[in-house]
Amino acid sequence: MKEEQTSYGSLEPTKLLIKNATIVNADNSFVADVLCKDGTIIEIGQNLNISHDEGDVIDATGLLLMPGGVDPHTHMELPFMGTVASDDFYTGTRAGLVGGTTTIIDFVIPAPGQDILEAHGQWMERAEKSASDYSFHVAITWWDDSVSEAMGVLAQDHGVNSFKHFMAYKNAIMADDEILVNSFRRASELGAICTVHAENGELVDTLQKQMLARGITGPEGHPMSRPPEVEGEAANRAIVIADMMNVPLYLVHTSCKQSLDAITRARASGQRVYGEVLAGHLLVDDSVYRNPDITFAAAHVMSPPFRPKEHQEHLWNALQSGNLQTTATDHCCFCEPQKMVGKDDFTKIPNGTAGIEDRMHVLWHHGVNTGRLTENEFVAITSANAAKIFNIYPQKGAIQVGADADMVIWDPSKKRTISKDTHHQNIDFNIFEGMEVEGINVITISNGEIVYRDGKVNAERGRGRHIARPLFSSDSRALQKSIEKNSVAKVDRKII
Ligand code: URQ
Ligand code: ZN
Ligand code: ZN
Repeated sequence: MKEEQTSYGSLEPTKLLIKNATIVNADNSFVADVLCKDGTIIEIGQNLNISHDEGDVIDATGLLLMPGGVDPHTHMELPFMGTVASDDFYTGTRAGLVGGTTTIIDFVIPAPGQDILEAHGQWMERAEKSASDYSFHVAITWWDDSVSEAMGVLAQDHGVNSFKHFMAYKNAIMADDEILVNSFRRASELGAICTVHAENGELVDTLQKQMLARGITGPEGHPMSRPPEVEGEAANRAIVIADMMNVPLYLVHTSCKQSLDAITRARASGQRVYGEVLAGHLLVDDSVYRNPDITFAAAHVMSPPFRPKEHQEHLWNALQSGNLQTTATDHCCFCEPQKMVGKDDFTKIPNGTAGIEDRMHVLWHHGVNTGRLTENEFVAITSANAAKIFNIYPQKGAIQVGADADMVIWDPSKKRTISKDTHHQNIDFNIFEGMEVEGINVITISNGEIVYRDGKVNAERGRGRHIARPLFSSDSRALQKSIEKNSVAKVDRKII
């Protein structure tokens, strides 16, 4: 990870004025000035002015001003498969700010049998060091009445409106059908949304054993033990259970046509189903697992695995058509020594790859520069849609009066070559190594503070805030409590 000097200009102006920017929101683009005060956008108009002792003025003529990225899927310092992810809440969110992401939604993952509220407290403590704003999904990894009770407390008192379910990882954090049905029903009662990691964990377990029995112990065995059909089956099962339990469903890291088809079918029938795709699955294919360098192949072990190239076009088409709504990174870093624990048995390679610093850059280059996406659709899939689905819009995901002053000043002509040698992520590998991209943020503004400018990041450890997320519930008591706590403007209930 590259060390940075950390000094330039005044860091904490109470006001910040951005002049003559081309403002790009998910729904429109226009040229205006944007005035921020104490971390909130207070005015958008023409010929706005402040005196220099009131704060900083940035001339954004010829540049774009977009909402800061929202990454709805990260795992900072996750204890997993006998080790701990190497990017923590400070280093990982700092890298995110460099790449234009100003809010993450991470995961509380209780061990099976662990008190859910205790686990939530542990993660909240870990996240106190964050450099950007953060929020949490909470994973349901076991079930009894106390879990049901805890879900209510988290939803009504701690701003948790989304509950995660890992359908993979048998003998660890896997949620079987009994857990899925009970948790989905409880989430529906509360007015929360359910999310799933959709892979059939039973099938993965059996296929892994078959690979090892055939002497396939290297990373090439990883994709062979979790083919697209294994994801498609779980996606469809989760969708049917959500339909029966009447709860909205969000499928994380949709990686293949099989699960995408299940999502498309459900959405066409009017079911409230949403899909996420990782920047990695859009651009990296399964040839990486056949690389003769085992450390290179192992560095790409994540689940679902990178797929045969033909799946990528389906995923891009789904972003264009609106059948997938968000992009994320599943940022979960493990360095070479950690990955090499599994050099003789791929099932022991900790699953996960990085991406938080590169997501917006690679999506602009391969999405907007190629004509697949408009600049407005880029904002939708990197920020606004995730904010809407997880109910923090327009606080996040929009440049409008009353929203948080989380923004990126974007230079469509500026180039960058992605490399582990220059990235800020605390990992010794980059799945986009060597990729040259055109169109990056030259400034990142987080809560009205310039935290990244012209290559220098200055984001104080612990400056990030926890973002509570109101329920979608018709239960007005819970809704009122969570809105008061979160003091967020009443949000548009229609999601997307
Ligand atoms: O499954 C996940 O999302 C976590 C455990 C990160 N690892 C991964 O391979 N995706
Ligand atoms: Zn997952
Ligand atoms: Zn994940």
